[in-house]
Amino acid sequence: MEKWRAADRLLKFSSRFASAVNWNNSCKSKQGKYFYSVATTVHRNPLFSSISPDDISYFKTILGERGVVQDALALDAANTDWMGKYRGSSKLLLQPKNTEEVSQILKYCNSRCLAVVPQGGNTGLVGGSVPVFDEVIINVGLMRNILSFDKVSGVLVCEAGCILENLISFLDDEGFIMPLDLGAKGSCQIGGNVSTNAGGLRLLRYGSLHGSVLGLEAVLANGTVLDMLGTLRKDNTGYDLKHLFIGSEGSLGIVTKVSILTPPKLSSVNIAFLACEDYTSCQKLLLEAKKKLGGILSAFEFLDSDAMSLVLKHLDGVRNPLPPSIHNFYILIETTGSNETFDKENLEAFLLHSVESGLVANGVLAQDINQASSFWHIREGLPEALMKAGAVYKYDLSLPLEKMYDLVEEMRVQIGPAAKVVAYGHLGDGNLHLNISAPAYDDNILAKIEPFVYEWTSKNRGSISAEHGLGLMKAAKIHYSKSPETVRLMIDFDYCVFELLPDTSCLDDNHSIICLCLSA
Ligand code: 2HG
Ligand code: ZN
Repeated sequence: MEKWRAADRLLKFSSRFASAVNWNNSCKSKQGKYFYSVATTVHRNPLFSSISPDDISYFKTILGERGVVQDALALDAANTDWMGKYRGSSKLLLQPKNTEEVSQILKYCNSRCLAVVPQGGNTGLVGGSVPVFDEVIINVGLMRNILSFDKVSGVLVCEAGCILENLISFLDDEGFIMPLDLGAKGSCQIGGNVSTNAGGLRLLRYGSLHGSVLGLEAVLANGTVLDMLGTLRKDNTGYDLKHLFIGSEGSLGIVTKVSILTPPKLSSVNIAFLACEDYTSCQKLLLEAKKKLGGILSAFEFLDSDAMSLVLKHLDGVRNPLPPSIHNFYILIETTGSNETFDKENLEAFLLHSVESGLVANGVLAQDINQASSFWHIREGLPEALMKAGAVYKYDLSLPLEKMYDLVEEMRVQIGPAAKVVAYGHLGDGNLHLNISAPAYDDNILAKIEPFVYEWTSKNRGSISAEHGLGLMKAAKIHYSKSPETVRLMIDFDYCVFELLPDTSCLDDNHSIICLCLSA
């Protein structure tokens, strides 16, 4: 079974399950922490080679001394994920400066059976951006050029390593915005965003990256460069293969360039911070907001009382926007439009009506940019507050709206006083971020969470990954959200890609990540 994980499949997922160690135990002993999902056993495939001095010399001929990093501190950072939960033991970090270099690296690794893991800003939350064992890390952070921007069409073409926030500021100067915004914008890179199909705070208004990404360039594991970097809105010539790379988490290739459709910046942005006393009111408020605010509604985020208490306790300088007490639920509404007077009046009328009808218990409209950012800070600062609070188990779920908070309540009963269940997320997209915060990682807590959370989600026809991806955490759990037939088709597709690759010498019949998911 383990042989499938072979050389032509050297991208991150392939190397993720390669040799014979019990993941929980090995990581516990190495790091003194408990984490991940229960019973995930990972193996380092013995078919993978280990780095030799000749490999290092070869990489230096391609990348120069500076692109080949072996420094212990830099490697430690690149081996460890943002949460400090997932840690690999790679001895080599490569930093290509262009697509050709990525292609040469992959071609060489393929020929040498060296496992690799692509890395962007390393802000992922599911253990997808760091090595599991000793994979070569390929970080595309030096590929950060903006290649073109067309002001008429709004199409931006850039390299994969561009930091999201830099793209946001570039576009701001041009009078446009990115259709994607998320809390990790200061570090995450557009290539990683696309590879994980990141959702974020504006999806409600601008849709997913499957809609905004018009084209991309990717390098396959054998070094083949796939030029799919179109900038057209419409192109019906055969299969639209770029979509397979959006959200494939590096399992099919490394995204090196992206072309993305950006909307013009609108002048009037308004933000309201509201309190609701029950979850039913939150749902009704969403429906009302869609009806009354229609086209100008650009975000509808929620957090519960435990989330608010956590932010107030752990984030410096945050004040309760609706004092004196803590309410059961909070909703952040953002509108973006082009008519300042009309938009503001529209939102005010909506808020008044919501208070009068009893949906909203209290609320405040941001009076200036500082107040607006302080409201956003409460919502965007939640992952950081959780990190400061101690150990955290994260679940990123899509659920039918009416059922979403039932899970949170059931989870509280399931876990008891051992940990805090904290809920927030993109209510407008049906995306719950269920976080379980405990003083320390503990197998007993984990056993109460899983498989309960996955079974519950599956039973209610939700998705176990709304926007964070599968990563190491959930690769083996795909069957909770995808039917056997769907997974089978993924396997067949994967097989086709490998049939097309010229060098399949290291492959056997079971070469897919999906095979592993099914059999794990
Ligand atoms: C967010 O929406 C991110 O803030 C992180 O997706 C979610 O911390 C989380 O669970
Ligand atoms: Zn999110």
